[in-house]
Amino acid sequence: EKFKPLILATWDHGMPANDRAWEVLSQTASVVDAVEEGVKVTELDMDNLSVGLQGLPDREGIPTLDASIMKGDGSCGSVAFLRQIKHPIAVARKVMDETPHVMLAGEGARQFAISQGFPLESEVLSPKAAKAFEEWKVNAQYKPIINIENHDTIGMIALGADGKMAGSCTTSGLAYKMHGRVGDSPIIGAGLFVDDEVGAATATGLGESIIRICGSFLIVELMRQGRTPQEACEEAVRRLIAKNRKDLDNLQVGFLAINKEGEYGAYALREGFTYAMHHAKEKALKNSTFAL
Ligand code: SD4
Repeated sequence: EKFKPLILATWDHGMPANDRAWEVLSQTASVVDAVEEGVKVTELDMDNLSVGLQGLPDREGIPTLDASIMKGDGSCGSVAFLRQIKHPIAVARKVMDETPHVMLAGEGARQFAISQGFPLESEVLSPKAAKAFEEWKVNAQYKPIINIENHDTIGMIALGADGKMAGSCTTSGLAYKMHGRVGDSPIIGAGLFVDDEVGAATATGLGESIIRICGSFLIVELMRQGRTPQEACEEAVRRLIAKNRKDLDNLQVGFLAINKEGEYGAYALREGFTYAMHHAKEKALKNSTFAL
C-alpha cells in the first residue's frame, strides 16, 4: 500500500510527535517544518530520558545532545555534543538555513545557538535523570553498554503530498557515555538520510553500530537499487549483525524507511522496537519485526 502524505517516527513517543508533525504538515504543507516541530514535542517530554536536556547524562553527569535535520534536496544541518539548549533540532535547522556548514559541535554549536537567540538552560539534571544517575554511580561501569529497554531517540521521516521528503533525529545519546561521545543521530547518513529521488531512513539504537555501516544512507541506497523500504531495512540489519558480531548481546537497533512512492518499512535487531505511523486514513503504533 502507498500513502502520501506519510510520517513515521521511532518508539511510542513517536505518536504525539507525529500528531504535531501532521498538524504542521496540514497547516503549512512544509515537510521540513513538520519534522522539526514534531520532534520538538519529544525534546520537551520530561518522561523521555533519551531525548532533550531531561535525558540521562554522560558519565560526568552532564547532559549533551545530538540532533540532525535533512531535506530531500540534500540540504542538511546538525549539532553534536551540544550543552544547555532545550531544542537541539531547532539549532540544527538554523545550521542548515543560516550557515554555509552542515555540522557544528560542542562549544561552537552552543555559541552559535546563543547568537541565534536560543536561551541557555541550566544543567541541573531532571529529577528522573538525577535519580538514575545516582543509581548508576553505585556500580559505575565505565564501559558504556546500551540498555536494551531504554533507548528511545526520536527519528522522524516524512513524505509530503507534493512528493518532498524530510527527516529529523534528536537524542541525548547513550546514557553514561564518555564525555564528548557523539552518536549516529547527528551524523548525516548514519542516523538520518533523505533523498527526494529515492526515500528517507532514520535509525535508533547503539549509535556506534549504526555509524559503522552508515545505516541510513545504506538503506536509501538499497532502495535506490530497487529494494522496498522493508527489504532495505532488513538488509541493513543483516549488515549490522555482520559488522558488530563482538557485541551483539548488548545491542539494539531499529531502522525506519519510506520511499517516494509512499511505501514504508521497519526492522530491528531484536524484539521491542515500536514505531508510530501516520497517514491520512490511519495513525497507529506498530511493533517492528526483528532479526534475532
Ligand atoms: C545514540 N542512537 O546516540 C542514539 C541512541 C539512542 O536513545 O537511540 N538513544 O547512539
